[in-house]
Amino acid sequence: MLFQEELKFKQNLVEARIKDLIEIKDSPVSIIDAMKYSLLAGGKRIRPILAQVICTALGGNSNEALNLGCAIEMIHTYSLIHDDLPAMDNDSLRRGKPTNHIVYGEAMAILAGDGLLNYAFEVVFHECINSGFESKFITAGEIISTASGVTGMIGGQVIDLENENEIETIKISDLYKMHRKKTGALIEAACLTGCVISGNIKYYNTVKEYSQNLGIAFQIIDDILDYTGDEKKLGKNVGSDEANNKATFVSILGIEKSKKLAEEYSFTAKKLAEEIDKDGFLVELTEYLLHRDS
Ligand code: GRG
Repeated sequence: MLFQEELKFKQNLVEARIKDLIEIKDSPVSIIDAMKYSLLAGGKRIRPILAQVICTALGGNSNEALNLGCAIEMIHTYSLIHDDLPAMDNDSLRRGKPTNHIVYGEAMAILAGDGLLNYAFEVVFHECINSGFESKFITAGEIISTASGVTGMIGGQVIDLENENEIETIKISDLYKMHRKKTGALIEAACLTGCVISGNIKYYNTVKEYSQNLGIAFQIIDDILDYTGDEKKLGKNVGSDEANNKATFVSILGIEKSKKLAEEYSFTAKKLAEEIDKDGFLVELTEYLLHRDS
């Protein structure tokens, strides 16, 4: 199968499972509608795909990583809903649609984000229980919760907030720290989930290093697309970083240096991907994420 076909196949698989999981009963219809609105609006689904691909590549059963990957996608979607709020980036377009708070109002958007975050951990706990409390599922749960919290994604968002209007003074080391946490932590959690669920933990450090290089390359491209991307293809507002006076790789290093840096991190990630996945899909995925336009 060609890479693009295989990617679409994997995206469809995730899409179908997310649709099944989000059929929640015994809850007000309004909150489920708001959660579904953002969760089912598309997106590349790279986090669950990374979890599954790495699990298979290391000899595991990718089905066992699917629900956990979908839980990570729910956490990712909650972060996007909250990131778009007026109190944060105040954006009006996401995944090609008006942002959650534009459609449902701020209060419901906050609750929809909270709902997705909590539901993600219901899914994680169900996986632990359904496996008979197999330790690898509990380990994955710990990885996912730590990555989402104050030492991970939320911590990164706080560093981001505290460095608004600090473009002139922020240290490049702080920029890396912010992105390792804000964007990198969930990508790392997805990759490590795949590794842990495969049971092949001798690759743990290789997968960690891969995901950290991928996470930085991914964020640099995200920063570049915010300056040069096409709003229609991206499905989100461009120029948001500049409007919010954000410290980004582009605002500090400029476009050309940022592109070169992304290539360097992606190159390192690809070398590590070759060790993890002999079939080559992970290498192609890493390359695709470097050249993406959405
Ligand atoms: C708790 C109030 C409150 C806010 C938290 C956690 C948080 C807000 C924000 C997280 C930071 C964040 C949104 C980082 C952006 C990471 C990023 C590069 C997102 C884009 O990811 P893609 O390209 O998007 O995978 P798709 O739409 O394809 O899934």
